[in-house]
Amino acid sequence: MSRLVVVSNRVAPIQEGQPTTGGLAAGVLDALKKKGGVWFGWSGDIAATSSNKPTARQKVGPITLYTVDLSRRDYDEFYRGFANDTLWPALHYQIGLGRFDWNEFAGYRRVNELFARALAPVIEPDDIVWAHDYHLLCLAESLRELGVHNRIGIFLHTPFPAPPVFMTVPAHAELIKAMCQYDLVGFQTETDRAGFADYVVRHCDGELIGHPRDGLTLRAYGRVIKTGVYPIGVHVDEVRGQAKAQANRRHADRLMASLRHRQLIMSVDRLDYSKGLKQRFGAFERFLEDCPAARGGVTFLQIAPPSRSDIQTYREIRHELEGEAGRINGRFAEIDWMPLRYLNRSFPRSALMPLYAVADVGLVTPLRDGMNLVAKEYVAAQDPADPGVLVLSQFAGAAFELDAALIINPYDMVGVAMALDRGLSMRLEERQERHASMMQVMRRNSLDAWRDRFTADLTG
Ligand code: ADQ
Repeated sequence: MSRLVVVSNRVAPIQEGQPTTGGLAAGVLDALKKKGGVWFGWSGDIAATSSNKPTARQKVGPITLYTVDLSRRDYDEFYRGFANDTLWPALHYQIGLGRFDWNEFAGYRRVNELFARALAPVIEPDDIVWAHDYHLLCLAESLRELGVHNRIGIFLHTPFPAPPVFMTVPAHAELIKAMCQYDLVGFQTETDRAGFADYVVRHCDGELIGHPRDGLTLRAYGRVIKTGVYPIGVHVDEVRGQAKAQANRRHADRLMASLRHRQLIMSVDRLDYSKGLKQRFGAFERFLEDCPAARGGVTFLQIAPPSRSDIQTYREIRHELEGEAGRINGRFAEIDWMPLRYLNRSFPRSALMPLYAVADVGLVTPLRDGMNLVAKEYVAAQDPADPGVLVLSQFAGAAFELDAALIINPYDMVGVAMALDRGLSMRLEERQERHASMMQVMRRNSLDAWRDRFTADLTG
């Protein structure tokens, strides 16, 4: 039987057989436990020099974890520079926030080559290789140069933009050529796949082959590249179980006691400009302006731990949000009511799920998002007998499936304010219907389905 070799920028630390982070790590780990295999990536450590060989090897059941360390220069050019300060903004349509440097692009390629050199000796003839995300667009190219002929696929967790947006990255042609060395390129939504296919057909002299019914297959650079749409999901029953468990409810109970029967709007994000937090704060302010009756009766809880704080744009957005939160509270707060609670910290998943469950409205308003698992976790955590309402950005990948949410445009403050008002006053029957409809889709497109469909298409 073929083994699965998973490659991601970071290998998630595993404790007691479980990854310490959510989503992707959980899905990948399940697949590896079932099939047995290898998980390869950066250790998260900076060393004096980067290594061509794995610097650590750890065995967890049928899984072998291999990690490499990166030098400061590689980390700066590959991770902090090209991956997160050029590709991330471009993939999220935030071209005004990105910058480009050919040296950093060379560093990105160098680390993809380094990964390939460290990984190639580990790969056995029947293995299938599954790379994850925008950090590794050039990995298959580097593996092919080393003579690796195995099936290699990549799943992009982020959006893939329309070609004119992608072309703002000066190295766009090199990146697409490298992506065409994969056998399978997977996306979260049809829009993302169409962006990639459109680029290949229009700008690489590529062609569509086969029947669209069988998926979209492209021919370019003398190769055949399958593309597919695999919306990532969550383990719905596990989320609800965590939300209900008495042992997890300490934070949720404290929150409920402090609310004193006020209604709760809740958002949870990494602190990232793509998540639309600034526009969201503005929409909440607009809601307080437009719905004076809600003042004193509704609290908005925003949980947003800092991420990538060694990048200037991330420091700026954090600073800006602190100012906005203070201003909105200064404007509307009463002696006994603070409208906006802004927490710059993370919570363990076990504590987060019961918090979702007590929120009347889950407010998820990214400007662009590959999927957004918070939206799915929020829905899965609800009590089906008395569920909360999801207000969801049309620009999150999740909106393609969760069309029973209140879908909004995150740039439209009035529209978001109106949706908040509507969500907070929605009748039980409508809430139940919308929730049941979203649960049906989420059960079908589970995390298991995501993984099984991708690995089946990569194998076949
Ligand atoms: P992210 O941008 O990190 O992921 P998202 O999908 O919302 O975004 O969150 C991933 C996980 O992190 C979720 O399980 C969530 O519970 C957890 N998380 C988020 N904020 C947290 C907080 N404040 N405290 C604790 N946990 C928190 C990328 C893409 C997404 C895509 C995922 C998976 O950007 O679009 O959905 O990968 O493919």
